[in-house]
Amino acid sequence: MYRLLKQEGSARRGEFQTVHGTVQTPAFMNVATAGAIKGAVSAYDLKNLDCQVQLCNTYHLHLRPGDETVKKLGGIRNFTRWSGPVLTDSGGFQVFSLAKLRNITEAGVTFASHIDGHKIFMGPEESMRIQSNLGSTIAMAFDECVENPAEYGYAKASCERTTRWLERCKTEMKRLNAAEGTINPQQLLFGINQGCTFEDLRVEHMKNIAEMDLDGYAIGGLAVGEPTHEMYRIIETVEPYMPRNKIRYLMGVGTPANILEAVHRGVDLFDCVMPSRNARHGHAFTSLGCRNLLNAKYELDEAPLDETCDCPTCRGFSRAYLHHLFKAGEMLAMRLTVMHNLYFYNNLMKKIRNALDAGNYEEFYRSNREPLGKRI
Ligand code: PRF
Ligand code: ZN
Repeated sequence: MYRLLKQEGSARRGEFQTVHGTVQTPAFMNVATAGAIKGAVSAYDLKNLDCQVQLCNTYHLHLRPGDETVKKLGGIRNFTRWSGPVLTDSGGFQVFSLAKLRNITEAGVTFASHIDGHKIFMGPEESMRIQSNLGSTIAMAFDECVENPAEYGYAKASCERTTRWLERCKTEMKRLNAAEGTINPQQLLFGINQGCTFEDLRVEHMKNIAEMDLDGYAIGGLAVGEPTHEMYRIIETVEPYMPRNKIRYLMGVGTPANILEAVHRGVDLFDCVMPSRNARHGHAFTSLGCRNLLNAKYELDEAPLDETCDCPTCRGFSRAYLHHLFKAGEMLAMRLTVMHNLYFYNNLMKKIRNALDAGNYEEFYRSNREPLGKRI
């Protein structure tokens, strides 16, 4: 259940209650695609990084180790030892971005596994069954994320099919939650708005799914190659049609600056691989902008990554040491930088929440939007 606590302009401060804990929003979800944060960060580490929600992927866990196996091991929360809320993405996006040779019909999608090429079918019911086996707190609806740029006719037909798929997801989840032996009988379902960059399709679709009284609403199909200003325009277009009393999630976004801009436009929840992926390439986010730790200027720099950061990495190590670890190809370079970046994202969300609580969010937004996007 979502509770709106405070609002400044369109920016919302809220609380999302689940059976696995309450999430303070705006919030960032840490991506553990196959049950682990890439960069050797475990559920134990996440506790020190102010993480609130972990995100896992239906597609990856279905392929390996298999959702039936995860169910036998007590579900994804017991398996990974992350005791807080977990959101599972439906596979709708990964099937379209990772799998080869896919074929889409009304029933669902047939595709070849990116691991060994074997053929798999996934439709709304399969996605819900897998997510039920994983026992996540929140399941995402099975959708189609259309490529950018898209043709209007295709986008419209796809969007309508995604609505029909959502109805099937809702029915199947209801059945699964009531079935015997279900790991989380209180699993929640979020719908996903699609419609590419066509405003009329976006609004029409949002209106249709808003009527279905789901536990939350996501905006999908963005950050797929369209210019940033188009992404902001689409958020502004659909936001007025999103239920006010439900949590709102922008899928797969983004840079710290993107997140601040989306909060400003009324979004509550985010996920992105960027903090972990960029860290693995030596890119560290800081309050002054993004640093490339491979840069020779850090060779003798004894300051921490970010002078204002309290993360385990910044409390213990210098830029010079991290620079050396990256140059030497040491695994520790990645682990320490991933931890910093995750902390940075979670802490940014905390600062946004604090500013909203204190009633000075507008000022926070104006003074941070520019530095957050810089390279230093
Ligand atoms: N659908 C699903 N997952 C997603 C997306 C989507 O459109 C995106 C788009 N940025 C990221 N993850 N199911
Ligand atoms: Zn740090």
